[in-house]
Amino acid sequence: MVESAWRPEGADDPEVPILAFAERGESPSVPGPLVRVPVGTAVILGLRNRADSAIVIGGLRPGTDAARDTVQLAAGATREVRYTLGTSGTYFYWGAFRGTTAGDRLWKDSQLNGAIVVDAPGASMADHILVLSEWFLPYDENRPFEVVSVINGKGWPHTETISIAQGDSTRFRVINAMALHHPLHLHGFFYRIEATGDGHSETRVPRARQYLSNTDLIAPLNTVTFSFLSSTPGNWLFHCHFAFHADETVSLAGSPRDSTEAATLAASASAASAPLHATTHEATAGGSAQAHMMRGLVVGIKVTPSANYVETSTANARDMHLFVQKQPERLMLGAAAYGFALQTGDKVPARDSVVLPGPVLELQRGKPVRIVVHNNLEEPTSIHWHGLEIESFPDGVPNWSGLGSRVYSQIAPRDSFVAAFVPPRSGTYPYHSHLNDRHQIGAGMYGAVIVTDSPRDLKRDHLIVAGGGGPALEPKIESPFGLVNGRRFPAPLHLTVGQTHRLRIVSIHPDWRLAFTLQNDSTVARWRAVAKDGADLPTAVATLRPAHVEMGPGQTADFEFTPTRPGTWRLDVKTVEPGWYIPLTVIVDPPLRSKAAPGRTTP
Ligand SMILES: [Cu+2]
Repeated sequence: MVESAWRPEGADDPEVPILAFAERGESPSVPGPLVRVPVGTAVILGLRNRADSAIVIGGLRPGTDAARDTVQLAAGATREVRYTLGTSGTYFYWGAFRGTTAGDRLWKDSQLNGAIVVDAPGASMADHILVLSEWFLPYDENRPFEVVSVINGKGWPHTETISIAQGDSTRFRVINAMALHHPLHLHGFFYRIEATGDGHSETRVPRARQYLSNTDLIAPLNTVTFSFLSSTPGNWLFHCHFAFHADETVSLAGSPRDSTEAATLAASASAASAPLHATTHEATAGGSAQAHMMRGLVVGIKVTPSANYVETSTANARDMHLFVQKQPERLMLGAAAYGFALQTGDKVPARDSVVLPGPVLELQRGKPVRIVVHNNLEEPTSIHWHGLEIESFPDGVPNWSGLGSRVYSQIAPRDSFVAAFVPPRSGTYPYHSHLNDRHQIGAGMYGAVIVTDSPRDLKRDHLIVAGGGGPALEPKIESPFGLVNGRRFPAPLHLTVGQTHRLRIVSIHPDWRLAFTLQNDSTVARWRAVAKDGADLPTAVATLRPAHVEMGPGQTADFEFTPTRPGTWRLDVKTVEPGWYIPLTVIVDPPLRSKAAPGRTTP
């Protein structure tokens, strides 16, 4: 451990003081040196604390009792640790000021993290280790707090870009060295969680229980190992779906600490609109990544096309016209709603109308669609079709989505963009803004895409969308406003006794983890989980269970519920951390009497 200085973003961005791990003879690094060995390797680690503070190091001996696996090192002290890494998996070690733990770290000791990967014999899939960490300087009366969040020591757009060949399987080992949850979203592909752990021990998920996911929560100081098949070429992202973990909230660029000329330029560049490419929506490859204001916990993935790659044809597509608009004084405290309206027939929606949540986009599996997105805002926007396994170009990440030299750019005011694609999988998905997300999604730019094989029976197939109800009151604090089905007091759902109903739940508030519980005053109902993020669950996990689920932004889940008697339930929608609560009344009606029923008399 050494005292060091660290530049978590670009070469011109601010440098901050940290303690760092360094291998003897090498420069300090964030994260610390990787320990990667075959299972059964005996390890001798010499530790030396060259910092001015006493340090505790934890996590060096995976498999031992976590509470006892700590090494204390006074300033200047040395220690030797010998042990055998006996169980394969992904683990991590950490350092903290003595007397604290990994979860207590704020700034100077926050980057004392390193990965330990123990390989099973014959393990062969290419993998990437991603260590998430945060440097957080608390506020005092003179200044606001400062925070920067990074993956492998860098924040977007300075994170590494992962290159993969189309058709290859890739494994990500994600280490969350932060005391925060993150909804981890992979664009373009579903991933399969193979193992989860707490840094000290790991639980493997048997193959039959591995479900498909594109957004899943990683708990504080936990690890997750997943793999995915990069079936479609182009530029994709892997990022935290909390808007304020992937925007300027978690960046020091342009902060008061940043006194460079570059900071002033960057601040003005991100405030102004990026160059327009009004007719083609094709930005230049490698164009300004600052224009879309993503920062922090974002990694780019470039999938190179295989020799026989042919883009999916969208010939004979159905046209839909989706308008992005603003409705003044629609939300709490008189805030304007940002949102969507869909054209039906020739009837163009009123320019100041917004449907909350966005209109349901009912798509047919395997049928091409051309969604013409008209931007009637006075600012640029961009739409992401979250979880749909489509080509990269219409995926909606400005200056990033696309392939080769054909790169998508944001939709300028008064401009439109045609998102043409073929949805390959039936299921429930969110669609939402992917530009200035915190504000645009928070103010209403979200809705559901439902892909089906046959039309839905709306008496039995219900959609619940929980999302933003107004922008945050302070830039770095969660918005206190939420909506369920576009309302603070949502209209009741009507179900029928004896019928199996499908409840499609979309969690898309940009700031909150949400808990959904179907209950009455005495009992939590039971429902069967049937799909997650749009993908059907494997039989082994499609089980009947208490009707409670927690989801981060971007997650969806489908459940089947078969009420057995008439009555009233509530689907309680509640922020997991103290925030807001909205109950949705669920009324179970008696069975419908059929007209053909014998013995029925007409008055
Ligand atoms: Cu996050």
